[in-house]
Amino acid sequence: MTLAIIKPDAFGSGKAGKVLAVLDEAGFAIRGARVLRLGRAAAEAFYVVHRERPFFGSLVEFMTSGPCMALALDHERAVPYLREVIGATDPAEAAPGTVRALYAESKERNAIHGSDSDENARRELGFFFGEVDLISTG
Ligand code: FUP
Repeated sequence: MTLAIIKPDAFGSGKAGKVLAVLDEAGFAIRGARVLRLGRAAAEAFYVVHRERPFFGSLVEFMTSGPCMALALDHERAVPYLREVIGATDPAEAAPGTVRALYAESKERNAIHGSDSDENARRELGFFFGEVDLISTG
């Protein structure tokens, strides 16, 4: 299981359905979904690994700018496969057909987040979902 976030740029411009269609077409199963608006403290905590980076303030500003949609996604290779399906951080470098190539505006306003390791997926899923919120695979 891995975590995706349809970010405020994509959610706010009505692209959530299109992004969900790409994820569905790719074969992910949705185990949990939440629409929420991150507060500053939550966004800072979510991106704590980037706190020393020059783009941190701007990233937090963007991620708190409007609602987003957190998704718990299942697939047998959930973490690496979601990274393939979302594409490179910068949409100019993202492979054709990836979510970011299709819908991202820029390296910062890049439409979607995907966990980058199993350890981070566990942490990030726990950030948005309790055990009771996730549909089991059974
Ligand atoms: P990714 O794993 O592809 O989401 O990218 P990173 O973990 O490297 O970066 C996390 C987020 O920081 C990106 F989604 C967008 C933002 N970012 C910038 O705004 N500028 C940069 O130069 C790098 C990342």
